[in-house]
Amino acid sequence: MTVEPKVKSIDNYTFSFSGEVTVPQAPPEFKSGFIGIIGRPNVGKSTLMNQLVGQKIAITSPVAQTTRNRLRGILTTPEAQLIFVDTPGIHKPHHQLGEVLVRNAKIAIESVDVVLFVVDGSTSCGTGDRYIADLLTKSETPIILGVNKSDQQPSYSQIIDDSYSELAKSFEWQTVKFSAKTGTGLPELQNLLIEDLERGPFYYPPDLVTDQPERFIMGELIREQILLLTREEVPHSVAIAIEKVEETPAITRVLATINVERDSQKGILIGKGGAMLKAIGSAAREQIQKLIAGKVYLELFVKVQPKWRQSRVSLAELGYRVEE
Ligand SMILES: Nc1nc2c(ncn2[C@@H]2O[C@H](COP(=O)(O)OP(=O)(O)OP(=O)(O)O)[C@@H](O)[C@H]2O)c(=O)[nH]1
Ligand SMILES: [Mg+2]
Repeated sequence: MTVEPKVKSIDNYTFSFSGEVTVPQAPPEFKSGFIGIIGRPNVGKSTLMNQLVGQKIAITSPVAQTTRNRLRGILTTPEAQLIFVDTPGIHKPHHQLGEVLVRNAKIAIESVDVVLFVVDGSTSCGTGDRYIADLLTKSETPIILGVNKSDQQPSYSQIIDDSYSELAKSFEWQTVKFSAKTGTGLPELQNLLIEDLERGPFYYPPDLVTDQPERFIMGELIREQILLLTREEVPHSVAIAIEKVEETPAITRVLATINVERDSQKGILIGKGGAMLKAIGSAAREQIQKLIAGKVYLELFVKVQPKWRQSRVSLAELGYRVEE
């Protein structure tokens, strides 16, 4: 088994009696702040955050609405600490879960120091982008327009670039073009973001890359495999609950429940002779092993919980922040 660097999650720190993690004093010129990554679903926000912090914290997939909770990814350089807040893609909501996701993204816009508005540079500016642009102009937060997927631009790229330049010009936003996938343009993006930040302290210990507990990331890694391996309504109907994590020196046992809304979805997830659940389990197990840099035994159960997406109580129980 190849051992990758363990994600430094908040679990790796011991807390003082006041509940605070001790962080060092920042040098006098040090800058820091919170950067909200905002945009339509599927434009590459989570891929970008992972690249910037250099570790997989947020799951990504070709399916829109992959991210459900706000996640923080932390990048500390000798001169600055950038705390990225990855958000669910902003879209027209069709159910309670969708509404909660969009509301949380809007709250993120208000609570950060800089907004990085990410768009998909492989296609021209669309109505979805303009809808978000309008939302953003209602807030006082400084905005940078990030044109992603530069590696995927077709031959008419000039038209695409012009459509975004026009948008940026009308609001006087700075623009930066990059590829979250290949990393091209990311140093320039990083410098621009640091320029926009003000002097500030270390908000987190310098070697921490996320504020998420390991259990949460484990659940997300299971959900990622479901997004990649199943189709249509199934990926959006699941919620993962990590029931138990037992660590022994030799192996970590993880017990997780996959909640679905209907019997038919349960059937699809289990698959013929259990084949689908087995495929999800073994792929997720590999990812979790990378996360914790150790051997993992993963046990999955599928449970039908009708209409969990419609119920605010269930949403909260399953770990979705329901904010007012
Ligand atoms: N070619 C290319 N693909 C990219 C790039 N960035 C992201 N992608 C792909 O775009 C898809 C969506 O990426 P995500 O990072 O999950 O997008 P997101 O904006 O977080 O999506 P939601 O969480 O659903 O809002 C995935 O298949 C990524 O691999 C890029 O720079 N170039
Ligand atoms: Mg995402």
